[in-house]
Amino acid sequence: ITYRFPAGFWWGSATSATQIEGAANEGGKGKNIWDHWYEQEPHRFFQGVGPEVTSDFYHRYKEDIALMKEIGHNSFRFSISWSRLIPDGVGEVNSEAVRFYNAVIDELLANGIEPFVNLYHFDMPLVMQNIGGWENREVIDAYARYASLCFQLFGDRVKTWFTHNEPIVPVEGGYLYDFHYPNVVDFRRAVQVAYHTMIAHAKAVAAFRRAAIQGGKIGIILNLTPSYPRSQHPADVKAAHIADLLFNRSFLDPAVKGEYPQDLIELLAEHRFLPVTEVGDRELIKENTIDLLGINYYQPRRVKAKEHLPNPDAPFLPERFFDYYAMPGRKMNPYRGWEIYEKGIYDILINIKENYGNIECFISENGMGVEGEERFRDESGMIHDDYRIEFIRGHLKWVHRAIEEGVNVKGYHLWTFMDNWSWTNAYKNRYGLVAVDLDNHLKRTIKKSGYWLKTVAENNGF
Ligand code: BGP
Repeated sequence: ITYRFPAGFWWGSATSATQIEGAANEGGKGKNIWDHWYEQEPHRFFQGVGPEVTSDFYHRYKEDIALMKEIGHNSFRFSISWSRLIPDGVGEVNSEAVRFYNAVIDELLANGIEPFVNLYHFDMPLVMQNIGGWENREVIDAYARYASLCFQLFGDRVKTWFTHNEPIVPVEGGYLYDFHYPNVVDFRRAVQVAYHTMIAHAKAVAAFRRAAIQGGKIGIILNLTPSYPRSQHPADVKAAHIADLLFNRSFLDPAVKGEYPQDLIELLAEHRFLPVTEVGDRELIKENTIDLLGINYYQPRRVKAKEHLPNPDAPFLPERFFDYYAMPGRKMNPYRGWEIYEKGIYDILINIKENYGNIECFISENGMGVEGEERFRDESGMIHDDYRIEFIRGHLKWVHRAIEEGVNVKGYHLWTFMDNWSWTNAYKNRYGLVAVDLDNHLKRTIKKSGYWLKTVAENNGF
């Protein structure tokens, strides 16, 4: 074994409620924005496929947890669907949902798998969105109530909690680039949503402290995309710095350090985009920093200085401050047009060690999406995803090196356990360790990568 990981390293995978549960109209679940958007505009979704069924984890969780055990998972992240637990977001608790999540948690524990629970993965209850979603402070309070209810209901068995997954994504998707509901393009509203998501996060952390869960830890999961300048020219470096402020540090700094970067405040002030705040917010953020940071990493951001003046009539977007460029010779995932840059994961981790107090962290998502993966299935039914094994191995080597250099990394979770439904991309890009056959009653088959990760978990290295 060349790469051995610290004892107790977390091996597993991550999922989210809307992407795997299905049963969107069953078990008393209320509608969330995805159910609604799909009803309104099915054509936006890849091949017109919506979230009603997805991977049907709601009915098959036992079979799935048995497979997790079979491939050596010692931990697993899922999210609770807010609109399943509290159908209108704020009122009555749905007892069928309580039963379902209890059953999932108990089944995981009975199989020796530590449950990691995330409270919010892009799935705003529709009733909450209809009063403004994260733009409305009432929704923040409803979310804080929901969070504290989850701690009460499940905190006796769930010790590892997260407030949000990739909170920048609903900001980008919903308020800047038109790929999440409510799909508007409005920088001012985007800033307000980002800020309020952070306030909601801090209130959930405060509720967690009050719940005093024995041995419990709470964190946030951020997609940290390292921002690399094209050159060391000051204009390029500045462009990369601004991208880093907007996409990474807007959540990383308040979550870990309890305050926003001064440069970010100045940048927003200069363009008159500071969010509306309330008395006490600053203290709330200051007092409620996290215990554990989840890091999602897929690809880096390659940035250069803007070459042309921004068009004054174009909507104000982050690209006002920089342009993207394709680094010559970069490695690409040929099956899903994203760059593969393994060292990026190391750069993120070193930054956490050097600038964020070496806070306890783990890789909460990393993975390789593949379009048309069925073509790699053999006669026995197994998908030979050697490219995915290569991808994971390449990233794990850099994680290992970061650990050797003293970064406090506790685990590695792949995106994702089984092929699942991904927002408007539906089933286009497959990421699972386990294949889900859409043409054969959602039959599960462990992929070659699943067996490979099993040996890695068993040996605690490779
Ligand atoms: C991450 C999200 C996941 C998942 C993944 C793959 O950013 O946390 O929810 O969707 O991206 O995305 P896609 O299917 O678009 O390739």
